[in-house]
Amino acid sequence: MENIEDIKKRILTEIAAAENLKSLEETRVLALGKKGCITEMMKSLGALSPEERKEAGRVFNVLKMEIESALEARKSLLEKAELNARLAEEKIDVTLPVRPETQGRIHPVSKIYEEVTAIFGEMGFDVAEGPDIEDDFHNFTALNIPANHPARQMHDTFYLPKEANGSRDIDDSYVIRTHTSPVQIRTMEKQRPPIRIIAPGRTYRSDYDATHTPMFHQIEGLVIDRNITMAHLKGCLYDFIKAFFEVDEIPVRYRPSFFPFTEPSAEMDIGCKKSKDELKIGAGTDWLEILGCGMVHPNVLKAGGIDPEEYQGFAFGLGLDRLAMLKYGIPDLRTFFESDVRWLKHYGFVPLDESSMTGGLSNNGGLAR
Ligand code: 2U9
Repeated sequence: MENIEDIKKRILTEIAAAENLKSLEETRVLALGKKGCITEMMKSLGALSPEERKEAGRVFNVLKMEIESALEARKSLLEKAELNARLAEEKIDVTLPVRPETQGRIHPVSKIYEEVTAIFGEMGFDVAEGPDIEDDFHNFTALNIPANHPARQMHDTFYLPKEANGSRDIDDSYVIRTHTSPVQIRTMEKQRPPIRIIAPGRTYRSDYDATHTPMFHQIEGLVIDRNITMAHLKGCLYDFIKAFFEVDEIPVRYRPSFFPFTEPSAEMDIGCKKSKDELKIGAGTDWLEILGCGMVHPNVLKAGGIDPEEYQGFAFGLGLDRLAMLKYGIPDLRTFFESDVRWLKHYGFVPLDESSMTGGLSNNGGLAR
């Protein structure tokens, strides 16, 4: 038969070996439950003489207390271990987006901005920025648009109010920039060639219909180095347009044009097929005007402090809003700036679908439609 010491040793070993709260409870029931071995031993005390009962009762009580405190200690250890395991398993990443769907949307103009900067970024262009409020010199004069030049009227310029004494003439007036070209002038003033930048940003002209808004977005590019030719311009823009429309080939043509800041100047068209309610890029016999470009006029190089005998450059400009309309089939430019959440939900993009040349440019899967 087991003596008291053996019983104690066995139960304490079982307690120490209990791997979880459930098996610990089973051990407790076997020792201290209604039919547990210690409970049975307590019950047997009734059959003993008063003297024997006193001594055995003390021994049994000491044993019971030892078992209870061992059970308690093991229980708190196992509870802690179980809590730690649950915490490790159930931990959440608070930086994950809200499920099932993020609520906000990226505006199509921001999306096009990201796409165009990703393409030119890959080609080695830096992004340059400048102020929305410009002086007359950087917005016009330095770009070969002197006072009274007809191009000033073409720009539908917003002039800032002249000073109260009325002493200012046209040369010291301020405008909200009519194009991002002053950014390139400012870059030429502070950086020596080679220069390879794009200048994206807001521009302003007093005009309002389905394809014109008083505020719109441009991206212009400028490359200046020795021996730059029209061939560099054509190669660069052809690569851009293929990447932008995500095609391997696309028909392209250049039509002669005029801008005061480039000579020669051209407009680039791409092949397309126009039907009543669809525009297919890349195929068909129609042409679509995409951007303006040209070789930087020597007067503009001089105004930026660069010697046109030593350096040449090419430049181009495109309207981001128009590109968004074309690429994503949005018919009216005015809706871009009405801040209608239903419109944004329809035409916007899921925030985490970033545009990159390696990870996919437009991520049409992310189009919120
Ligand atoms: C410097 C020198 C040359 C920028 C250019 C265009 C042609 C052009 C329009 C496209 C659509 C404006 O938004 S739009 O209406 N732009 O056609 N822009 S060349 O030429 C520059 C700029 C800066 C110093």
